[in-house]
Amino acid sequence: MTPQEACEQFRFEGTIISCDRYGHGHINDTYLVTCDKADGSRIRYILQRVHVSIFKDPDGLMGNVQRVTAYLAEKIREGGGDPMRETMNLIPTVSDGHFIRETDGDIWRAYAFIENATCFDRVEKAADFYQSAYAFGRFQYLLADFDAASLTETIKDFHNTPVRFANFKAAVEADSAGRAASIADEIAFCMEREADMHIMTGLLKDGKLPLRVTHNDTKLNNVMIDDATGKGLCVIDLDTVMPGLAGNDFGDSIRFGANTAAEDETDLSKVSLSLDLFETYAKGFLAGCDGRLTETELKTLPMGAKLMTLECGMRFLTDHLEGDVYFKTHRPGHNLDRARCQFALVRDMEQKMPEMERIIATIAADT
Ligand code: ADP
Ligand code: GN1
Ligand code: MG
Repeated sequence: MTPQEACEQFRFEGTIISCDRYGHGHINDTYLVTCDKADGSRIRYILQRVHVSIFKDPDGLMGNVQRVTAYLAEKIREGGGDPMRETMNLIPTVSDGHFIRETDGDIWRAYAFIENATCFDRVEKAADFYQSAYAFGRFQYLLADFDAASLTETIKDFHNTPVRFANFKAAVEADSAGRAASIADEIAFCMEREADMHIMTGLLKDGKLPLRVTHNDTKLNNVMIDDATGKGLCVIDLDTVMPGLAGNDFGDSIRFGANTAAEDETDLSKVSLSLDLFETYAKGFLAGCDGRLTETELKTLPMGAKLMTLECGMRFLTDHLEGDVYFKTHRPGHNLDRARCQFALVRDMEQKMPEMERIIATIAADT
C-alpha cells in the first residue's frame, strides 16, 4: 500500500495536498500529511507505517498506545493542561478503528501533528535537555498508577540486557553476513563486559528495583519542545511504553543527549560524556519524577546510563552482523559506526562513573 492509499483510510480534515517522508526515527516509516481545509486554513498529520517484523502484535501495540494516550489525556485535562498538544492524539480510520492493516501484515496509523514545537536531533541548548528530562520524568510520574500488567510487551525482552547479549553471541556464531572476522575488536569489547550485562536485571529479579510503566526509548528526538515557551511539551514515539526500569529511561537519554558527538560519529576522538549535560538531565528527570524514585533507583542511574549505551551499541553491532535488517541505515557500515560510537562512550562513562555517582548523590540530597 502506498502512503497516499493509506491516507484515504483516515478521517483527515480537508483535501490532502502532500504526503512526504518525515523525521529521523530509525524504526517506523513516518510521513507528514498536509491538508487544505474548506475555510482556507491548513492542517497537518503524522502518518506512520509500523512494521510487523519489529512489532509482532499490532493489536497489542495499538491497544497500549490507545489506552496510554487516553489515560494521559485525562490526567492532563485534570491538571488544567491541553491534551491536544501535551499527548499524542490518534486519528480514527474511516471505519472508526485506530489503525489499518495491509494484506502483508504491516499497519498504518495516524496522529494529529503537534504544531509550533520542535524535536531536536542533538542538544543545541542545555535548557532544552533539561526540559526533555523533565518531560520524560513527568511522563513516568503521570503513569505511576496505570495498570502495568494490562500493557502488552510490544517487543519481548526489549531492555533485557542479558537476552540482548545472548542474541548478539548467536549473531556472531551465525555470522550470516560474513562480517564477524572484520570486527574482532568490537566483539571482544562486548565479551569483556559480560558480567555487567546482568546488573540491572539482577537487581530487578532480587526485588531491589521496582518495575514501573516506562517509555523505554527516551531519545531526545522522542520529545517535543514548545517553540513559544521552551518547555518540554509532549513525549512521542509510544511504541515501547511498557513495564520497565526508571534507570533505563534515564540511561537512554544520557546515551543519546549527553554524548558530545552524534550517535553515529566516526571521529571517535569527539565522543565523550558531558558531565555538565549529565547533571542537567539528572536535575530535570528527578524534578519530573517528583521524589518517586527509590534510593536504589537513584543509586543505579549512572549504571543505567552505561548499560543502555552498552546494550544499544551491542544491538547496532548485532544488526551489522545480521546484514542491517532492523535499524534504518543511510550509508554502508552505518550500524558499525553507531556501535563504535556507543562503545567509545561506554569507555568514557567507565572512567567517569565516580563523578556521575557523586552528581546524583548531590542532587538527591538537595531534593
Ligand atoms: P520512530 O519510531 O521511527 O523513531 P517516531 O514516532 O519517533 O518514529 O516519529 C519519527 C519522527 O516524526 C519524530 O522524531 C518526530 O520528529 C516526528 N513526529 C512523530 N510524531 C509527531 C507528532 N505527533 N507531531 C509532530 N512530529 C511528530
Ligand atoms: C530506535 O525509534 P527510534 O529511532 O526512536 C530504537 C531504540 C534505540 C534507538 C537508537 C523500537 O529508536 O530502541 O535506542 O533507535 N527503537 C526500537 O537510536 O527499537
Ligand atoms: Mg522516535
